[in-house]
Amino acid sequence: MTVSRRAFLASSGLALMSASQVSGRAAAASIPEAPIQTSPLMQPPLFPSSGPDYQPVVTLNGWTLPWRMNGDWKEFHLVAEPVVREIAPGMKAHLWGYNGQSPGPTIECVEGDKVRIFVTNKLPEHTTIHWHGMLLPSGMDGVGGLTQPHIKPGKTFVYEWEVKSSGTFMYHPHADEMVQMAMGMMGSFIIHPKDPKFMRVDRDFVFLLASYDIEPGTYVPRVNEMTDFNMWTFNSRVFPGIDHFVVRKGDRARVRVGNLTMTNHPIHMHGYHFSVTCTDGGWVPESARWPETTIDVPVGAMRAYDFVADVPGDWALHCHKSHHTMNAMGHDVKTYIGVDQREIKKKISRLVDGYMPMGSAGMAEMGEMEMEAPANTLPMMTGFGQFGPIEMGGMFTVMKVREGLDANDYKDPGWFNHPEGTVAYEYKGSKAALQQPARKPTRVGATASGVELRAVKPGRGGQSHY
Ligand SMILES: [Cu+2]
Repeated sequence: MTVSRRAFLASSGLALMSASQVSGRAAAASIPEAPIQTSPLMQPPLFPSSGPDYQPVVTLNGWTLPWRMNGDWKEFHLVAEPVVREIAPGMKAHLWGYNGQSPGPTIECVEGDKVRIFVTNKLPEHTTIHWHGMLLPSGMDGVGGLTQPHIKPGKTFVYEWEVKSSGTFMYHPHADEMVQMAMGMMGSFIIHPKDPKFMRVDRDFVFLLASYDIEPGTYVPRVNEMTDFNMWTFNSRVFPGIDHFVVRKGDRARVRVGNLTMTNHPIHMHGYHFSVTCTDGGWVPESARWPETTIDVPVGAMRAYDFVADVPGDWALHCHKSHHTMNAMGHDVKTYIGVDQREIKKKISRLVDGYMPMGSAGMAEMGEMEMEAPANTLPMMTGFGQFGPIEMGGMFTVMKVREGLDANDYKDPGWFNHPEGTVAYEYKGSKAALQQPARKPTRVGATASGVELRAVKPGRGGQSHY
């Protein structure tokens, strides 16, 4: 019969010693289960079952890692492993991640918690985990070679520390970083305040920005790409595969975003003014906040913004770099706007069956078209709303603010039912004013006051401003 550690302590007169005082090595003698998630869809938040109360976060197209209490240690088990991630229906990527998904599960704790995280490596090469933004002993910081030996394939390492401050953090490898992050290894790490009332919100969303370069028709990212990515993702999903943010009217809501790509992302949300309340360096004092509608998230940083959801509607939420709201696209495609391609079509059609020139009037036509693409390839722009094609891809989704939802109801409520008279409409009145130019042509160089402005050509005897 094996005697449990607790029973052993009691019988040996050490019962007064709490488990937290026992050395890590002894307490870490048994490994907690490593739950796995196979669905790429948003899983319900995990409410705290002990300790201080908090409003748990909801991970966009993700989930929260369950834990177990061992004495007063909160224990988690992450498994680094190859995963298959559905980027959107119609496309799967072969990535590396944690516990069945990329990104890995969100970890949630409370300020003051003692956390113990077991990390098992099932990758074909060594790894480590760095707890980005977290205040901890140097030896728990997870930088392979610098603060610890690498975790070899098949091995399990233990990280343990007392969580000092609340906020918005993330985790990722600090070993063969370029490859391991290009393969999708990352996750969110949220520390809730000990005081349940401090900065509390009713809905709290989190996601990470990741970019991939996956050639049309293939499954594995090209890990050496530095700038020219073709998959710009929220939590390794692209529009129309990204969950909607569902918020009840009147709720105080928070969006937390972390950036582990190779460029900055100006995250823009329609319909509201808000300000950054938290970064991966902690909470922003009220006196240091300013209003924004776009939050630029630098590389290797996190930003959280709060707002009161008092205006119902379907509000776009997206990266404002327009190439980041596209799926796989070639950047060497010529621009044909304004070019009459009818003659070219005739000529090329004689050589290539079914040749179809595109782009003479812009590229919106691609949003409606079902074009043949290689297997495992998403259209460049796609998705339909209640009024037609949305012509987006990549980092785009919708904040749906609705009246009368239940607390913590995150189910998609469908498209917004706009009150009568509040939707932009087609002009059907007199066309007389449309027959002639709206205003008279203006003489080039003339200004309102009639003063002529003259441009001076540099390098021809005149003044040069260069
Ligand atoms: Cu972007």
